[in-house]
Amino acid sequence: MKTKILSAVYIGVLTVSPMVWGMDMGENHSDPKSTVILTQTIHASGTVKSIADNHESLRIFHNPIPALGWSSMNMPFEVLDHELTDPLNVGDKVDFEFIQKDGKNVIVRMKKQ
Ligand SMILES: [Cu+2]
Repeated sequence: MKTKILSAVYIGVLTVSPMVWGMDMGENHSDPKSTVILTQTIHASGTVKSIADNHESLRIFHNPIPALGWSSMNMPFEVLDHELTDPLNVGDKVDFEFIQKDGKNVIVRMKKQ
């Protein structure tokens, strides 16, 4: 089992790919309280539903995330580094941590369960 840990410094230089799946706004959680959390990572788990061809985003059916008041749902996430998604296949159960940045949910750590 390989756990990928990337430094907080790297997060600071994150640039958002124009090919994001998060463009379909109807699937985002719209609770304004969720924007409060900016620097802290949020823990979650779920099942991989699809992975973008460029491996820079994926869709996960995540379990409830009490920290944000989110119920379970299928939604898009971006990843900080495509190496996070390289070892994954559709159907894998994963634990992950993400940050909320510029309205996007960006996974910074992820591993198979
Ligand atoms: Cu969700």
